Amino acid sequence: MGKPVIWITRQLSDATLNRARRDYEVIWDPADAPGSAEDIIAMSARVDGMIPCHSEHFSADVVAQLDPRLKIIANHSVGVDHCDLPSLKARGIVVTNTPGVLSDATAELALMLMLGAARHAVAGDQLVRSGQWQSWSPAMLVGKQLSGARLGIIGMGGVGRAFARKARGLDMEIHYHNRRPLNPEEEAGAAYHADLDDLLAVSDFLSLHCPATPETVGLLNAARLARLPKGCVIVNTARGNLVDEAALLEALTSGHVGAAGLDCFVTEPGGNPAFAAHDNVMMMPHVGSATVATRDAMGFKALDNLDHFFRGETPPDQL
Ligand code: 8YV
Repeated sequence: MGKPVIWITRQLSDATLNRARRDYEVIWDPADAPGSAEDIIAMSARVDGMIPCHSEHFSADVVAQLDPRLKIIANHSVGVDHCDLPSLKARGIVVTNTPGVLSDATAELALMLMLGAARHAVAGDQLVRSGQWQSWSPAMLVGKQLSGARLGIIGMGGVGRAFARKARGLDMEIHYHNRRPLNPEEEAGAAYHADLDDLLAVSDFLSLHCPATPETVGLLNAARLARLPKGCVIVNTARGNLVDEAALLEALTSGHVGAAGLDCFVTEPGGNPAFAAHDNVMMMPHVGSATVATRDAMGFKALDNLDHFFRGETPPDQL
């Protein structure tokens, strides 16, 4: 039997593409464009497996039109909100993701955004870069100190825990909300809040690390933002639709929210241009996991899952 045929939808790391080509017959387009619904449906008749990113959407409608040849979707992502899992399950298509390997990289970006938002990185950079820095004052770009401040984390999966570890090193006091409390070793002194509203009330800084599910979409709405202490700094490296962007913009305008660091937006690519009016908002284009080491690790994990599947074994990260 020949090698299984797989479709790699985007420009994965060279190491990933090389290993994939060694073990599979690979369809890959260097144009690196997101796969449309039509692309996905057409390709499903040509391949046994796919490695998509979160940029390819397997909606119920798309899944209903997939060719029976396609047996496995080995996502190059930990988030799977781009996949209609019940529909895929009903079609008997195996779905995997890449948990664990991107936790540190994403937590590092969350740290950058938290520090950048707290210390006016955007305004400071603009001032120096534009040549407009003509005077200095002790009252200039005065920010919010992290040490001793309370950090609220929503979602203590791999990324949330990695972020807590790093923030502890900055002497922050860690509080969290999760479906379940962690065991004391994992908790490492962090305070658990079973009720999200209780967490919000003590969050001088707030960082989102939960998946986007029907239960969490729109979680950070106007009422919840109002519960935060005045001047709270919000960080989102999880998913854009966890946040009601209009409510966040209003809270930034009123000053109730002091600053924000955003890597994710409701509309991607593109983001929300209204945030650009606020130089206390630091923004990145959904690149939380974009480090050399992590891109390799994500690609290898997706390939590991395919290898198991095509050997007739259960993939380690099957959902
Ligand atoms: C990726 C992500 O950049 O893993 C996720 O869920 O959002 C990001 O790490 C992206 O999905 C790459 O495919």
